[in-house]
Amino acid sequence: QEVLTPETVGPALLEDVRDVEVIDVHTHLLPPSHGKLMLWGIDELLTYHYLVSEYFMVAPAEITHELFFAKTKLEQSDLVWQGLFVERSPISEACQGVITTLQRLGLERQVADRDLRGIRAWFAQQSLDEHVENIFRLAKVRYAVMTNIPYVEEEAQHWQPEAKPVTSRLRKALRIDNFLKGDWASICEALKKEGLDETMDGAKEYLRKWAGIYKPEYMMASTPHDWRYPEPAAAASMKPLVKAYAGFGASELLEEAVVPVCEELSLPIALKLGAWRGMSPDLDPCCGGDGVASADVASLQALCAKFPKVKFLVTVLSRANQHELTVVCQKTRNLHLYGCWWYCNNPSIIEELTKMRTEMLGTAYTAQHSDCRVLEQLLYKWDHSRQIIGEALVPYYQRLLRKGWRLTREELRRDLQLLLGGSYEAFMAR
Ligand code: REL
Ligand code: ZN
Repeated sequence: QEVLTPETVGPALLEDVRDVEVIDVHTHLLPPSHGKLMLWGIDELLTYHYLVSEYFMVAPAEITHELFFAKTKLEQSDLVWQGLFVERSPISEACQGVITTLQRLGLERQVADRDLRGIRAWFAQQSLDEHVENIFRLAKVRYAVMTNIPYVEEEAQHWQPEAKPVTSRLRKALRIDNFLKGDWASICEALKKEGLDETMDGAKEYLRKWAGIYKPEYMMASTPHDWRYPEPAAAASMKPLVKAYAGFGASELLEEAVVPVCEELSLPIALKLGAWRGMSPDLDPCCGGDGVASADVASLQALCAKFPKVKFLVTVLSRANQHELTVVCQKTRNLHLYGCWWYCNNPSIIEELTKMRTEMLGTAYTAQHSDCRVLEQLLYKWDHSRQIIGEALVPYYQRLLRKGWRLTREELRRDLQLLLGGSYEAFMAR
């Protein structure tokens, strides 16, 4: 039994946080059986929307958005490499991510020589199924949860008529943004395609059907930036005034379709609050057009209070919402906080959030998720986060041990496991 001291706990923690097997509770990864929808390799890494957005800040004026997006993936990736890695040093988080990833794959020589061709050649040699397993093993990710969108035709076809087995490294999530958005027209389109009634019962049947196909971990939605629950009375009372209005609003769809089906199937609802969709439409072709807005955390609190039998998972995009959200999480038994999302997934903010959350929640939250879109990003997103989360936690343990608390190495590992997947599983199982 190794008992830790204020002097030994730091190095032990930094070592263990690198070793612990994590659960990645939200990604956009897909299995190899999804063909070209499964993103991997250097050209996908370089055209990740975070990098394309950055590239446009330095791109020559003649490279318009139209021109760029009309190019092939290879040409786009050449431009990003040139603009962000050759003409200047790649110091931003997304750029550093590419370098960490390549270093972890043993491509230091090619990186030092700025040898993009050599990097491409390495990726071309990989056999995909082995490569997937290799990345999960190197990243020490036990499993990752995908984002499975039933109303995106080219995705849905891969599950029809039923789900094919995929690697045990990937679990499913039923994505339902159009329900939380109250986008009845797009829901109707989906219902029509499935031969279901364009009614609330049809909508429920649709959710049941896809939950049956995916057997998901949870249903998930990212809410519109101005999402309110309950919907303001003004919005609801407008409906009869809109001529021939025959649809349902966001709150109705939530209360009468999503929640009842989740209760029936014991499925949690994972929410992502605060993305301002399409803020910069020029960047939408690469998924990079979204901004951030401060969300209404009180709406989340109201929703959790109204449906105590449903479990909710939540993350918010705005740094400004984080403190308020942490308090709500501490008071709400059916709510679990996960990860530092997107614009908050930067070292300085991860550090700050980990400290604040630890101070208020102890180990009862999930410190990170990767949100990876490209397979190999698992390497950098987890490497970076492990390091920062580890460093953020050290002072708390040192302080505790200075007070005479006896801590074994095993107990330390237990805590890290809780923060990086264990608390999520415990919440889900409760
Ligand atoms: O799941 C989401 O809604 C977001 O994470 C995505 O929309 C976003 O594009 C993602 O790539 C951010 O990291
Ligand atoms: Zn996401």
